[in-house]
Amino acid sequence: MESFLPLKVSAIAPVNIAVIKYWGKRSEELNLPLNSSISVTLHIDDLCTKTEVTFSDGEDDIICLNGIEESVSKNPRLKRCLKIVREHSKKFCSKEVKSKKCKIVSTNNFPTGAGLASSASGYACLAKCLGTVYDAYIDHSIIARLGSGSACRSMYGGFVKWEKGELSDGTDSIAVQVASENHWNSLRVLILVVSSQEKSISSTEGMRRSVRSSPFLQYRVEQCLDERLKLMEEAIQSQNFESFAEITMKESNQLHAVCQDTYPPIIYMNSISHEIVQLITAYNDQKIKVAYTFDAGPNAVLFTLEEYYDELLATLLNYFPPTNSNNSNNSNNSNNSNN
Ligand code: 2P0
Repeated sequence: MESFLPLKVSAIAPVNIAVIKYWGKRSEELNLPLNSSISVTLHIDDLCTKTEVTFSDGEDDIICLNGIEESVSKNPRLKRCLKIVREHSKKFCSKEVKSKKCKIVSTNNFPTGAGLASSASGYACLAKCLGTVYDAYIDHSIIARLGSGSACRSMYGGFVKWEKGELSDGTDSIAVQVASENHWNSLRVLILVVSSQEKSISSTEGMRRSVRSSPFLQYRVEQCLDERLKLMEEAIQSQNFESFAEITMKESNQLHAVCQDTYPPIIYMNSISHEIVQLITAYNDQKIKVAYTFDAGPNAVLFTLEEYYDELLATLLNYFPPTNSNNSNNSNNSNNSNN
């Protein structure tokens, strides 16, 4: 019989930024979230992961991340991803595939662990490669989710919803595209890199702590999110920027309020992040022209429209003149978030 083993599969995956945030899990083992979330995929050349998976005759599955090699057996998340693809592989029944180990080589072209969603692009990329190489008959966003929750949203371009799902095995906790990358061409994204240092508390640990101690998180999940998810989907479909921007900023504020309500508190934003919020709030005084959002780190992602972009950039550069330092105020922009 002819071999159908591809020797090598490679993929590129982008980062995503949530406009309805994922914060809190109902299952840590399967990365099942307390709530559905929505994100925008950022197709920026300087912000993506490249991964290559090859079959090998080695003893162990190996990962080489940004040049550092280790055995997959030391990494429970990677082990989960490999386990599920092998369990659901149309090829794994073949003796040839069963005897092989994997070598995964992955490179980020931006700082890992600095609140720029490196795990999202990393596991999305891995899921694309593994799903293909093993011909896995499950939704490939599940593979990404098992690596890192938010990664499932990087499987698609444009606007993506991660459905929290209802089932305890997570088979319905998958990513779906809400609108394509060509849907909202006038939308622009600016990333203000406040710091490229690694965050002090991982998202996983932060969520664990919030679930355990924050009554506000419970209120958010039970009372706020259904309405916000509905309004956000409507805003995206109708390209209603003011509504999109308002919900985006409220979501960012609420995430960081939950972090404050967590005990001991979690602080991701720094004084420059707060200055950015103040500046944008003043800028939007007459009309909402820009939205800020912050994840588990101090860096700001701004959304605006093409018509406001030049003026906004000039204002930002006036308040935060660029420096040569890696740690302050560099801006990274994309002409079109959906490109
Ligand atoms: C999000 N974040 O929706 C939220 C907003 C950070 C703040 O998803 O434990 O790295 O790997 O599932 O996906 C970051 O959390 O956490 C995150 P794990 P993940 O983008």
